[in-house]
Amino acid sequence: MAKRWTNDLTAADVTPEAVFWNRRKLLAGLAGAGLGSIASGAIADDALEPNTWEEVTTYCNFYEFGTGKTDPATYAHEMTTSPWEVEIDGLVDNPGTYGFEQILAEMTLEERIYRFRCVEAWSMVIPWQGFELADLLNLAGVQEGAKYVAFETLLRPSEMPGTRYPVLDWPYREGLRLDEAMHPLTLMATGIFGKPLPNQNGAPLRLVVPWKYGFKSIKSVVKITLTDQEPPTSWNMANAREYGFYSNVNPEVDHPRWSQATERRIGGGLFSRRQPTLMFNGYEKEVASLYDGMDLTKYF
Ligand SMILES: Nc1nc2c(c(=O)[nH]1)N[C@H]1C(S)=C(S)[C@@H](COP(=O)(O)O)O[C@H]1N2
Ligand SMILES: [Mo]
Repeated sequence: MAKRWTNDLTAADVTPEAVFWNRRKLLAGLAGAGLGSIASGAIADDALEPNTWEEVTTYCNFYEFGTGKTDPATYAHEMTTSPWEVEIDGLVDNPGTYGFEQILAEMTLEERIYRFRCVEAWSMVIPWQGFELADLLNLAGVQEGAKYVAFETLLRPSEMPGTRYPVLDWPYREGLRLDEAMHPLTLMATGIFGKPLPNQNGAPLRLVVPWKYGFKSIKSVVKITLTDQEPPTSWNMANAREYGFYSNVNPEVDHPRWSQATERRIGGGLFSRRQPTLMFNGYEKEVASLYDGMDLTKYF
């Protein structure tokens, strides 16, 4: 089992006033993660000052509710998130339908303050709560021969006005290589700022892969499939030339229509300058070895 990744910032640094949802489990998770250890993700010029609740919950991409940045905050409240079930199938020992509460009961929640970089060249810093995807996959029992993990978002047109239009091939689908999925940085988030995930951010649980462009971090997950084939993914199906399967943040590989060398930090204010984008979004030390020997311009 890989060593757990730890933050140097704690939940208390972000929202001292926050009333933590399921505080007991969260604290247990923090203790288990070994507080006070050196932050592997932090760099000198980036104090990981989190964005505000307002910014994170009103400037969103969730095309099932429309393509405008404020559409998710406007319409996603219509999505029913309880009860919620996640089907886990494919190459697993324990396939089946897992209730959200049932999953939570088995998982240890942790606080993770991550950089978040959208492929559109804006970014935020978000304090998540969640559990490592690896823990859930281990619960399901990954079988020999599994090489990839495929994910699907809920598709319920009656509650998701954006899905009445063929903007993407619904349901929204994403995928990871198994080693990426099992990496300790890869999170299934259940909350932000110590509160349950708002619907517009992907309630009740969504993937967070901090070294990849934001569209890999699929929201409101209802299905997880272990497979031996690279799974089809929504943005790659829509435009393979612009959106690769890997989509690792890489300032040296531009999007065909814009540069990826810099980014605009949301909430930076009137005088904010664009800041340089970091290789693997600043998580190079943790994840670069996953891609040893790979041509990252070919597998972009
Ligand atoms: N199901 C689904 N997941 C999604 C998206 C989406 O449209 N539908 N948008 C992606 C994109 S492009 C980004 S940048 C992030 C945005 O997450 P946030 O709104 O919580 O910041 O969600 C990703 N996950
Ligand atoms: Mo994005």
